[in-house]
Formats: sequence, structure tokens, C-alpha cells
Amino acid sequence: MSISTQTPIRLTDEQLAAYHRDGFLVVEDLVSPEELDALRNRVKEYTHGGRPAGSIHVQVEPRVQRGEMTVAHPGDGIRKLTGLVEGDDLFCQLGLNENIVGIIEQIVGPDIKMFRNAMLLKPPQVGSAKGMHQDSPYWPIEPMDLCSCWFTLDDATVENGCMAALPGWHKKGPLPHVHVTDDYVVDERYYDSSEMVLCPLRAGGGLFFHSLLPHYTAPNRSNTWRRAIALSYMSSKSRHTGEGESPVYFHVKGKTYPGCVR
Ligand SMILES: O=C(O)CCC(=O)C(=O)O
Repeated sequence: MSISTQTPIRLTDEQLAAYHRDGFLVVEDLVSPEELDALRNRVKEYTHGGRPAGSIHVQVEPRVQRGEMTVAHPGDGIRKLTGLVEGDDLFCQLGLNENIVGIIEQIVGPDIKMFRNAMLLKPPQVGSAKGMHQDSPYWPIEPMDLCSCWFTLDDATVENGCMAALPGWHKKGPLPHVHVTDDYVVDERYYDSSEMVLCPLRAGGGLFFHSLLPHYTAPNRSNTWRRAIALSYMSSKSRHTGEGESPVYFHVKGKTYPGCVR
């Protein structure tokens, strides 16, 4: 893989202000075309090439799992891969990518841990919707001020399930969520879908978004893949609010603090 000699990407003051105002921001060309190709090939090795997943957790599309839908290849029925950053060298490099981490540092500060990473795959005609939700209400981390880089391996379009979000709604705090089939979603009475904006994104770019931003992705009704990995970062000064001691989170950079996430 080529080592980039280009100046690292950083947010301008205007972009940073837009992130804080809207709760999200698109940044394009985070990796080189060669790096992007290598990442795509690697994912395909896991989904269609028989590469052992090792510690990477594989989740199958619920309708395929229940036998309500059949797919030509088992890889066409995979919905989620969790733990690629910890379990795969190329994705580890992505999680530590200078452009991504530099921007995250501008948002969460210099001491950074990764809370989670999950690739969401929407195979052509198979990928289902991810209902409108906020991330933080389900995460045992305070303050609710994490930032995810939703990095796309394929062009994310309106037809194949790009991200959609409610600008500025991260400032409203946690909203009530309800359980629906295969999903948890914000109770429809608590948001105005007419405020939703679609965020198409070219492959290799990232949508940086706040963990309280309500966001949604549509089903994939196209003939193209939509694969994107959510890399979710937090300040190392965050506190674990779940049961027991804090798990040891993937260390990205900087210091750790007593009494905070490990
Ligand atoms: O990639 C998707 O379709 C949804 C991602 C998402 O909602 C998330 O990472 O919180």
C-alpha cells in the first residue's frame, strides 16, 4: 500500500462550525484510490473469498437468516462485520488513518479511543433499511459526545442507501426509541421527517457525525453494492456507564485517564 506524501486533511474553522451546528459533515477523498481498492478487495475476501473471519463478528441479514429470502451466494446475505479494526491489518490502518484521526482529534480532542467499528453492507436488492436512530442512547458512554466517521467503500447513493440525517437534532439530547421488527428506531412522534436531508457520498469519503444525530439509511433498491464502515471514536476522558469495569477499548492515540474508559 502506498504511503501518502500529501498534506493531511484537516477541517477549516467553517467546516468545524458546520459540524457542531448540523451534527455532521462530509469529507471526501480520505484515502488514496489504491488504499480504497485494497480495502474493497479485503472485504470481498471475507464475504465471498473464504478468508477466515477470525475475531471479526459476522451478522447475516435477518430475513436471510429466517429463510424469508434466498441469496445466490452466502456473502450476498451478510449485513454486518464487527471488529475489522481489531481483527484485520488493512482496517486497522484505516482506523488509525491520519486524515480520519486528525479530523476526529479536531472534534473530540487529542486523547482518543475507538468505541466500536462496524461495517454495514447493503447487498444489491437485499440490503435492508436502518431505521431512524441515535447511537448514544444505546452506548454505555458518557458524555454522549462521540463522533463516528462513516467511511464508504462504494459510492453511497439515494438508490442504494446513502445516509440521511436530521441537521441540528443532535442538540436535542436523547430521544425516545421504540422496538420495531429487527430494529430500534426513534419514536415517530418525536421527530419531523420533513427535516431529513440525504447525504450521497463518493467512495473513499466519510460522513463525520455526532452520536446523538438521528440518522437513517434506506433499503438498497439498486443493482450496486453499498458497503460502509462506521468508525466510532470517543475522548479517552469519557466514562463507562455500563455494568462492571470498563472494557479495554482500542487505543487510537494520546493519554488514558484514571476512572475513565480503559
Ligand atoms: O450503514 C448503515 O446503513 C447505517 C449505519 C448506522 O446507522 C450507524 O453506524 O449508526
